[in-house]
Amino acid sequence: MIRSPAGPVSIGGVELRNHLVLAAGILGTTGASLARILNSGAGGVVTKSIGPGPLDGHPGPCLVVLDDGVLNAMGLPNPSRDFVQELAPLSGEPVVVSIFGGDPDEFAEVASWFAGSAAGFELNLSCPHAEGFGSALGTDPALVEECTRAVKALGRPTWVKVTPNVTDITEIGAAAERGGADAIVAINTVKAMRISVPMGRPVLGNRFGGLSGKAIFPIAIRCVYELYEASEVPVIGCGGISTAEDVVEMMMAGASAVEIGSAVLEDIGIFAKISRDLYSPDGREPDEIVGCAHG
Ligand code: RRO
Repeated sequence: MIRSPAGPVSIGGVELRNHLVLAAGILGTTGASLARILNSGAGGVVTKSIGPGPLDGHPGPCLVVLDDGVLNAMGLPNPSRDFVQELAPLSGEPVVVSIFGGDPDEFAEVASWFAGSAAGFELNLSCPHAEGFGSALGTDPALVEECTRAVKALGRPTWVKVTPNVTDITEIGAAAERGGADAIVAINTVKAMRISVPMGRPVLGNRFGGLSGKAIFPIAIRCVYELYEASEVPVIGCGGISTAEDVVEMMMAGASAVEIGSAVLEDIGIFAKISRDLYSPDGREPDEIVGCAHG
């Protein structure tokens, strides 16, 4: 097993305690749960996506655990601006605020609420099942560029989380880069659905949802690999990571850091566990590992 020295890293303008970051959407709606994950060994955390107005989310069922993954259609539930108070105790910590909006102005407005407290922003241009939000914008390179530029104008580190549900993910990455992105996060969930055979109906209340977890790891690896070849900015790998070896594979594909989401549902101690397996003072420098799978 390849190991690497631990230690703080600066990725896309955000000072992280290590390379392992909590992905958006998991335990990210309260300051207490974010603090718990930081205290458990994460190098940084990304909040649940926050939007221009409070949302209750899609009708249930909203989440179903499958053999090799998780299918969700939460529907962007969030408290909107009230979340500012929730984050106040975490000021100065590596907390990246995930934001969404229906146009560049809404992205900029939501980001402005957190400009004084967030270590950076992650633009959700990739939720696969939200009408008017997420991938509805994130599959259009011109909108990706404009939304990124609007948030980047606040002068804070700006990551852009991209959708795999496109023909050419490098076009979307290039658009984010033109807009000033400091890092590209790949990937959000893969659009998917299941049908309940006894009921003869879609399992999710929203019918369609996003697949995460182990099942999408090979897709995430492919996307990171393609983006690494096409991008100047760091790529942050996300999608199905649950072991230290997965982290190394993601780094070899080109990821400078990784985000972990679904695996936290199974093991709240996942960050400590992966850190124990991955980090060693006499390991290989991350620079030697990142992108080494490219010819
Ligand atoms: O809330 C959700 O349903 C959701 C979001 Br915001 C997202 O970005 N990705 C996803 O799979 N679900």
